[in-house]
Amino acid sequence: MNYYPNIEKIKFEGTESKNPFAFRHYNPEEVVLGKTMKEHLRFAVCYWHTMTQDGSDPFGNAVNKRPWFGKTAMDTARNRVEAFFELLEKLGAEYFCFHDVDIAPEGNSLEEFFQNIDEITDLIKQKMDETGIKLLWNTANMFSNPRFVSGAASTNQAEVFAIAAAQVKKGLDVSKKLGGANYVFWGGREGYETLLNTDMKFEQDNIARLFKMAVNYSEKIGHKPQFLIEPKPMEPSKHQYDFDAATTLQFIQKYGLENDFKLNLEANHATLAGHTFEHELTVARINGALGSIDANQGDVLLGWDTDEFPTNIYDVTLTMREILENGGIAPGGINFDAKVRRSAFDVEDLFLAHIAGMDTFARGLKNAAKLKQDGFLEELIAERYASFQTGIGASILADQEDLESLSTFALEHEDAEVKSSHIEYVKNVLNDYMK
Ligand code: XUL
Ligand code: CO
Repeated sequence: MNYYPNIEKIKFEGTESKNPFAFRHYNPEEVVLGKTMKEHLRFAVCYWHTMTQDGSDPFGNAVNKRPWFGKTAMDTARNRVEAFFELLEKLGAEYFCFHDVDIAPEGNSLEEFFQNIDEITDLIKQKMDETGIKLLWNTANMFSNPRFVSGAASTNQAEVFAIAAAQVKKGLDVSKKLGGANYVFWGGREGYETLLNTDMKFEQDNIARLFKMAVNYSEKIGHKPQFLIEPKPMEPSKHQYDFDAATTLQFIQKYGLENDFKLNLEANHATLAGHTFEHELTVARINGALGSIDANQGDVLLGWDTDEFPTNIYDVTLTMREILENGGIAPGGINFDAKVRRSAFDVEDLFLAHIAGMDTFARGLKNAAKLKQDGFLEELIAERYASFQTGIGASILADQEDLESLSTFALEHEDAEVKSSHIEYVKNVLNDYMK
């Protein structure tokens, strides 16, 4: 079945092209800093926003026109696999991500849910073998079902903890079956509403307990994906345990999970936490924990997770600067955790939106590469800390000073000149790179 008969494989046509169904910046085979764009960017399409989102919001009904609805939920699920892989092939996206509930209906029991997953992942595997498209990560949705109202791993109800564990086990079995590179935990309901009824330490110990079970099981079945935790500060819980990169790293380190866990960072989650995305990426990178990214953007005028496709060249350039600094993002990738706006309801918009995101990241990559090659910021930073390269600074870095020796030095040098940052000049030069 051909779900998008009017759309051919999307090709790179260059900046002069007026064809909306062409890349104007993303040229997969073009080499940038010794690697192809495709190798740098490792684009993934997500199943949830792309295949299951209907365009409804709290005030309005579904608007999205999708050709894959069938007579039963399983018919729809089967059609989606076809439609999804056709979209990925035409876009030239090499990876994909999904939650268990995105691909298969839950049915009337856990047993039926798992059978549905088995049937649909057979189809997915077939498509992966035919096309060479790979699984970047999968995850278990442990937040939508009403049973998770008070948490999944952090629940007060032991039976619910067991169901979460069963979903994670199934998720790892699926990861093995499909050769998943990473496995994600986003703790949608792992947080709390009020301390009046919450034992925070108990809940966090239990989250770590489930994570350790996941590591043990993956070792047992001989398939160890890179485990990733995705921080987010709010929505849906008032207090989310994985607030941001720093909080999540503290959790990983406290429970001794650092050998198996890294972070999956999302741009709009960073801004909700009151951080720039590059702040979050840097916190992860300098701690050796930058695993993968969920690419999207929020709206400065709206205070929630709008999950827009990334089109802001400035922000994406700074994102790519961090990814280059990290030496790349593999085995992670750039997953578009983004949805078309409600007014963009045609199926063609799914292509246009991904083309926009892919072109923006290609521009960001080229801008960041040029910035790195020119060394403008590197020189600026080296110069800014230059006082630590000689004299007393070098002696501090060599751990040859203490409070007494520095006190003696300070009494003789208190009139040292403090330098201006000239930061407006820096930003003016940076603008020259935003192409
Ligand atoms: C929620 C979110 C999730 C995770 C996977 O804001 O980003 O879709 O990426 O559960
Ligand atoms: Co996400």
